[in-house]
Amino acid sequence: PTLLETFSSRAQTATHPLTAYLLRLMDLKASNLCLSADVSTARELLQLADKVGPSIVVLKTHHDVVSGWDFHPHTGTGARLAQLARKHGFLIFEDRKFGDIGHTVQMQYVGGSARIIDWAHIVNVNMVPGKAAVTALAEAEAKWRERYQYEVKTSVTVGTPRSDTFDEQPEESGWWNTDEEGQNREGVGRKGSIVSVTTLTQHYESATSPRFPRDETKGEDCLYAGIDEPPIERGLLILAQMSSAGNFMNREYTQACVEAAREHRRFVMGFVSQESLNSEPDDHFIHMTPGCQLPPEGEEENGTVAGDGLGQRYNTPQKLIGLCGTDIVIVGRGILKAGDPQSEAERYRTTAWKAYLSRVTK
Ligand code: BMP
Repeated sequence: PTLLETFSSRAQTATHPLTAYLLRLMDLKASNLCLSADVSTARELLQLADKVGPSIVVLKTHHDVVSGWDFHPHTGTGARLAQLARKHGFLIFEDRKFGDIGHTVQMQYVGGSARIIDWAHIVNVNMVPGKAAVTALAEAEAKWRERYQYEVKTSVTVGTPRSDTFDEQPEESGWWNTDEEGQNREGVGRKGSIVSVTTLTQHYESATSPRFPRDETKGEDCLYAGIDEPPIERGLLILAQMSSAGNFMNREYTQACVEAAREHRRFVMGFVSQESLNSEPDDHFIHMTPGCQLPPEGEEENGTVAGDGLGQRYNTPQKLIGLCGTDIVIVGRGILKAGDPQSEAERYRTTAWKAYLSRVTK
């Protein structure tokens, strides 16, 4: 698309279903703001997401900087964030910057304590190890989705469930394989018990797992009833350019990122970059841009704001959205350090949205 095309029109042509969803959401909420929720405790993170949720379309996390992160797959921090995402209408982007060989990044994406794929709609990759990391993540996502669909659809009954709510699950409960006619299935229940897949699905639903979302978007506590649940497809952003001074991502590297994205259009939503990288007619990528701040209220804007003394460089939403043609600004400390983060987020939302409007009506 050209820089003049509106988000709602791009939603019609986007290749990735999650990108199409996000563009519709942006149009609906009049927001192209992503909050980089870099706070140090899980409590702060959840409070912040609930407060700022109405102003944003994406919430970016670094789950590994958060202390007290609860890893429970259904009631933990990821699941609760996913619940807030449905309530306010935003997507969760775990800024994990996967950067290893294919096999390792697959394990990091779907496994471990964090099980990032279960709660993060979007993740990103640092493509330094090569394009295989992208292929590997795409493969892991496809497998995960297949299993998700299988778990939702299958209904076989073997044995009885132990408990109706996850909160009542005893210490020893967790994830293990249930065995029905020799088949291995992931299950939840008392160790050694056999639980039906149907029952599991009901369990998940009652526990508002991000993998089996309850249809809360249609509930009364949802502010954005005009939009349905996001599609189950997960999305990847390729880190193609960085905001930091002296980074090693040169033109050639950025171009290799664009090529990798084109090879995986059904999985790669777009880029974390400092400018628009769409150049061919088939490029329908979305661009999210960190290194964004506004000058203090009342001060004149000239496109840049002083850095943080640790290599970070800042440009204004007007410059990034209006001139460089990116779509979503990612703002952390600009909002977090304000006396009132909620109203500061609104200031960023309106400024970034104005920059978008003036771009498309030029
Ligand atoms: P802040 O707005 O407070 O400078 O935060 C920027 C956020 O974006 C951080 O979470 C950082 O990890 C991330 N980021 C960045 O600053 N530059 C990049 O090029 C890529 C990033 O992910």
